[in-house]
Amino acid sequence: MPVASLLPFTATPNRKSASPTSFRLTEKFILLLVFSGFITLCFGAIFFLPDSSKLLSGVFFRSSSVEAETSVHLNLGFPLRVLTSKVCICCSHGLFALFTGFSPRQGIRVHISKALSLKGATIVDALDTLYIMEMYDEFEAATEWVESNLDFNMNAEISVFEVNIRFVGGLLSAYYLSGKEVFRRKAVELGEKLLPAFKTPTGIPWALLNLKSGIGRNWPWASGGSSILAEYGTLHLEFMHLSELSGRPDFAEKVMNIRKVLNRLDKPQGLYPNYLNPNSGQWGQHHVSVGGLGDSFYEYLLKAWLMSDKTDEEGKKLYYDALQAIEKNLIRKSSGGLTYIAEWKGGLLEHKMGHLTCFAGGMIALGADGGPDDKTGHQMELAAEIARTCHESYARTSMKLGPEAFRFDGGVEAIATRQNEKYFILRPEVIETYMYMWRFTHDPKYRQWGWEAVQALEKYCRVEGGYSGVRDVYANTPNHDDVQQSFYLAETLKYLYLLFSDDDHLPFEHWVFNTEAHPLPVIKKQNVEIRH
Ligand code: DMJ
Repeated sequence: MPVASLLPFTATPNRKSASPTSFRLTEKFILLLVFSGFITLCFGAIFFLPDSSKLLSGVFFRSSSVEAETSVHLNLGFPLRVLTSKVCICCSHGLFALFTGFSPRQGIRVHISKALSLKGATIVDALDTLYIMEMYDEFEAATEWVESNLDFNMNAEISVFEVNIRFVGGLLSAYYLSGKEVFRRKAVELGEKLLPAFKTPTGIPWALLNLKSGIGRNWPWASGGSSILAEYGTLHLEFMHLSELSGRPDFAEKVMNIRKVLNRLDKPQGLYPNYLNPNSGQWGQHHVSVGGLGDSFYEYLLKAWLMSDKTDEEGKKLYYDALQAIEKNLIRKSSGGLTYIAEWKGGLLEHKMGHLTCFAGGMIALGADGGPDDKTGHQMELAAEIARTCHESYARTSMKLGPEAFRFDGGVEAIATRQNEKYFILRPEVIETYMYMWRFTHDPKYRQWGWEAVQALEKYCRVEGGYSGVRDVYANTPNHDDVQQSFYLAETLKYLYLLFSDDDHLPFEHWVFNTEAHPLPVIKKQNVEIRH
């Protein structure tokens, strides 16, 4: 089961209870007035706000624009950028009120999943998006909520990975963007709560942790009691920052030790199996994936190097070696000319690519100019091919939204054939790749593809209370799942916004995005102290 398909932290749009039909007539009228005022404001914003109004200034942002507008930008890019950002802002504005309970009438509908039961995921995951989109009033309200309500002292079992990428990552970004001490304090406090997860014979952390008792365990479905590569391998960026901000070396030591354990192991064909037993330090089943269960491990090797101001040479080598093994063993081209990344099961290929795997286009583009043997051109081509394949997986559906997984066998290409792989849960990976490809190539097709996604999201996913996933992207009318994942606000909307922003808005030389799209600053050389 892919990690991110576990539907962890979500907010439920709850179209029924959000309906104003239960209100009295006067309340209906007031609501209508407020709503129409809001719509007018949004349209006003579309037409009158200066394009430059979105640009933040300050230490983490270059002050002047680096990109000359081409005629394509002028014809398409400018209106698209403004429209996209304003459409997203207007909608997320309403959503935010709904899901955080700031709207007095509508109440909190934060969905609490059984194993991942920390309250406030949508709020914390959305903090930096609000800040980046300059929604400062909502950001202030969310800050207040964090100050008075975000509490980690509970008897609850949480996913170490999900809490790290969404809560620790979200709090760290909010701190670095706003400078508000409360976020630093809460991030470090939460980081400390996660430390007992590392109490295993190898130091490879448990997947699940009871925050009160400090007792950990692994997912019962994971091969032979194993920890998951994409989970224990996606702590590095946040933990390095926790050490930076707290002055405590143990956060960094915990994640550097994970590398040590991995370095000692033989890798089949140079590949990293998804399962590793934290007691024995041995691999479980030899399943390899750049999608669910594996994905962000590879992403964090590259980003560890970039975030260390390119001083973490070990991270760099591990990433490029892994990529080489992936290219050799997993990357294939279909007879129709589409490049895809297959899954590997004990040496046999399953010709299926997950929506999650589509993030790899962006990752490969991001790492393209640092690799050995001057492979920049080759890696950029590979990234562009993956972006094209993922776009095809959208284009070949009725709704122009991508399925959870698509196949290249049985006579199909980039199409989901199994009913349980046809859903779309507002995932960001394809848009994430468009954003990176746009930044590195300025090929207008990436903005065009992003715009197609905006239109499809508006047409098929927008519901009264927010946005909802759909159960079958090949159907003509949407069957909503009535769930809005917290990553929709954290990632999907943020990457769309950045796709239509200037390059100096969170420039890559200063910022690295964690796997939940929370920007973390590069730790400048003079501050870096990699602990071996
Ligand atoms: C996000 O929670 C993160 O991007 C994670 O790494 C896997 N994917 C989901 C969104 O699809």
